[in-house]
Amino acid sequence: MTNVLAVGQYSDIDVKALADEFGAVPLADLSQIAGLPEDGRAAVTALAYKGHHALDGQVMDLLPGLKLIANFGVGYDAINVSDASARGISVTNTPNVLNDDVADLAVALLVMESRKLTASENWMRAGNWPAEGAYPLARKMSGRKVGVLGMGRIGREIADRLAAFKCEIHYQSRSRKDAPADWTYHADPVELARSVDDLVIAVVGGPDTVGFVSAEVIDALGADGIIVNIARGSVIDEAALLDALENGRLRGAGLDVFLNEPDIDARFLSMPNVTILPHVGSATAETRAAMGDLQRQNVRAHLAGRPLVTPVN
Ligand code: 8YV
Repeated sequence: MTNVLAVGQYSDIDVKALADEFGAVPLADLSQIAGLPEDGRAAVTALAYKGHHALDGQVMDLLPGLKLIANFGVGYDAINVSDASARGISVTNTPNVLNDDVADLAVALLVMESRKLTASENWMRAGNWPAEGAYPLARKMSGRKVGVLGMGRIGREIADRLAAFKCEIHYQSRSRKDAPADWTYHADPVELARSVDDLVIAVVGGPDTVGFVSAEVIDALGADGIIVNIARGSVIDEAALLDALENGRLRGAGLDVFLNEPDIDARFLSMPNVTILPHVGSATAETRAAMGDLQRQNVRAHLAGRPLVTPVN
């Protein structure tokens, strides 16, 4: 019997790598754990997790010998870390290897929404150019004042890229960072939003940041602003966001993450002032390979009794 489970929608490459090295048994989702025979569940010491459904104490208790949850992803908001710690279970994630891709995507979303790139491409593909002439004017993105909410590893990569686009950088985080002297720190998210043209959200998800971008923050940004979110859907008050977008209190949004993925609020699908992507921030072959590799390094370290590579708790 295996002592490693691979739970989630893994690529064939990852399933094979986890099976070849650890004899990991693949399960499509967490609900399948309960269906394993009791002695099989008792043998499991490591769970390689890829997904966004809640992995809490109830699930952990189905695996009484569990000692490691190795998350495929930097964000581990789906995992109840205090439940894990209370049971002596270590949690690991895959930080850093995805910073470039996620930061690239954040800037792309800001450019795409400002310049109306998806809309103008769709218009051209529909054959409108010869008959209608020039596409309506979009808005400039370079040189705007942009607020980065959350100046962690990904936030920093985003800000560095935006600085190269001649943007004036403002940021909010729990503490002032060692950042270029011309970047402006704000302790308060409303104060940040009031001071900038556009907002890029790069804070971690989880219970501490639910609704962090509130109606007040959105209104402080104002009707000319664009909000980009590459973090988690839970970080924005999504009802307030939809309301502001529908009622002209926000110019647009570039969103890679939503509440209830993949069954997102259907209003997003037909809104003209959003650029939406299906949570593809880290979805390149190179980065997903690096994430899988880092996840397996953690499982390997655990099975060999060595210190974990990227521990969370
Ligand atoms: C996902 C992500 O993990 O790393 C994160 O926090 O959101 C993504 O890279 C990805 O959906 C893996 O399934």
